[in-house]
Amino acid sequence: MKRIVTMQDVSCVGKCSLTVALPVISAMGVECGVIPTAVLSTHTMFRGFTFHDLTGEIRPILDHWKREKIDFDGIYTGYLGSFEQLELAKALFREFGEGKLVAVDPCMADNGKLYPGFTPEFADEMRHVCALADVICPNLTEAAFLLREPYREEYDEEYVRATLRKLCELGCKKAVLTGISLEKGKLGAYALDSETGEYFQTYQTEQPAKFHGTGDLWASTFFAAMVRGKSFPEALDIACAFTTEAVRLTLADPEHVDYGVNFEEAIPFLLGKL
Ligand code: PXL
Repeated sequence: MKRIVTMQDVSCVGKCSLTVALPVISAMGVECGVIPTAVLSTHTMFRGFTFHDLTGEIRPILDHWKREKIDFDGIYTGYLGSFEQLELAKALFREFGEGKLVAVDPCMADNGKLYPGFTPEFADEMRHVCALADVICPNLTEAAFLLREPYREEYDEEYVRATLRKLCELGCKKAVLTGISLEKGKLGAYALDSETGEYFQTYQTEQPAKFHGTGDLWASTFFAAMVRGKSFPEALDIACAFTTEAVRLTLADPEHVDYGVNFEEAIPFLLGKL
């Protein structure tokens, strides 16, 4: 059985970060160790959320794991909230990532804007974390901040490919852009494997609403599929199909919550893809 570790926050309610990563990665048959970076009452799109930082726990956790000779087949970082946590992510890669699959989802922005509390300087530092990854999976907003470019609402395939090349030039081997739509009614991911020069793309029917946490759902699924030995394009397909199915199921329920998607009832669909 494969074992991975993921470093991100616990948003107690909100269906994002660890409350998505842990169930999805476990359901996919991969043991999921966690490094919780902070505890929030909800994700930061709610007003008045509480926040308790756990940065001080991280170094002792890593040191204990070293003493116990615990290791992992892969490392996946999601939402990180401070410069110190970015440094700790780099230490995690250095100390536990040798020869392992390292994935960075540079969670910090969407729809042209940084999330509350993030700055362009943070994006500049996140670039150095991305440089150490095997694979990164920003959305177009995060890519623009990583590359210090203006966010573009309108784009074409040439822009997507050029952006992927620039992302790989940061130092990662593979880059994926999520939330790509080059044709009306289709939404998916476009990716570059810089080692082979191959581009991949995968699309699903675009659903008529956007939800928070779908980036985390996508990244968790993609990463666990890769760790399980699926090929890069297979993992892209699985992540896009499952995320779309979760959004579809959410919208099919008239009583759905509006802060996250119904990934739970889409898990049988996901397992059918493995
Ligand atoms: O889904 C990304 C995410 C994770 N964690 C927290 C967030 C967000 C997005 O806003 O606020 C706390």
